[in-house]
Amino acid sequence: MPRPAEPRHNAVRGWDRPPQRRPVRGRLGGVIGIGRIAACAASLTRPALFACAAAVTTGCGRAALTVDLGGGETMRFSRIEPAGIFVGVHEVTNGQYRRFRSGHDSGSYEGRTLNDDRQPVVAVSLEDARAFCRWLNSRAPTDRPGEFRLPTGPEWTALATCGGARAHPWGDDWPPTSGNYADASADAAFGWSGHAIAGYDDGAAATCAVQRSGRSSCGLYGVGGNVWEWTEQPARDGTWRVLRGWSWRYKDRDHLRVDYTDKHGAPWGKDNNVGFRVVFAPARAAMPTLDTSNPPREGSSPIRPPAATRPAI
Ligand SMILES: [Ca+2]
Repeated sequence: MPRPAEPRHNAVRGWDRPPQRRPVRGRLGGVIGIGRIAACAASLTRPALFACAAAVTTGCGRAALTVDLGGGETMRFSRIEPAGIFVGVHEVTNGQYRRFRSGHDSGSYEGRTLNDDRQPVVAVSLEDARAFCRWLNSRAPTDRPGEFRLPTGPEWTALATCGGARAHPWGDDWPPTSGNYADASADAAFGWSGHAIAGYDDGAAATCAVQRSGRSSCGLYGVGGNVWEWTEQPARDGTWRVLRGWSWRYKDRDHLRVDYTDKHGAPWGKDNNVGFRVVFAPARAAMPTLDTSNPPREGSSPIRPPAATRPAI
């Protein structure tokens, strides 16, 4: 399927500059292509690489990583200084996820596909998201200065606010100025009887292509809306995790706040408005394994919006 070109204004400064040295090569044929960071990576130890990346960002523009998944699919990561890590510029797409699991199908909603290559992957559990990260790590150079994983709660907050004190990724104003939420187009398409942000129309009834999901001031797309994002922020019994970032089905102002942490998901839960974003960051302790002591009922999903905000579907 042809991939829509990203608008020129979406380009991150320094993004497309050719590497100054030959990129680090992995078993996937160039898993990690490091642009401006490569100039200092070869001669520095692991801890120093991150310090070097920060210096590059300050002096020469935003540092970036490009991960080549093969098959024409790449993932882009941008150094977000307030979070102190590299963050996936977009939520993981169906096309990217299918490089890992070729048969994945994100399905559809009321006749609208959720499964195009450039739409964010949905119907993936926490364990699925972690497995994708492990797959990335297994194919990256063994001497990489960190790991691919899901963000922690503080990391997600920092990447969403770009280090500021804003209430929402776009700022403090209401209604939103960007992002894919429950809007007029969704209300019209699905007959949600007013389940939409008043005065807001983002043009996407369901999920939209990640490059059209709203750009934050630090160059990340879809931080607000499109799909909820799995994090490693613990919830409930310690195995559940907090979902951040809201989705195309949400509209309430309080639920679209950066500090909203009341939506939780069980490790096995899947839903059509839950996906994930990957970060490249210093390694953390091994994540807990799936708790199978309380398995879900067949066909059920423990991930649900609060009753007050869930549209009549
Ligand atoms: Ca929308």
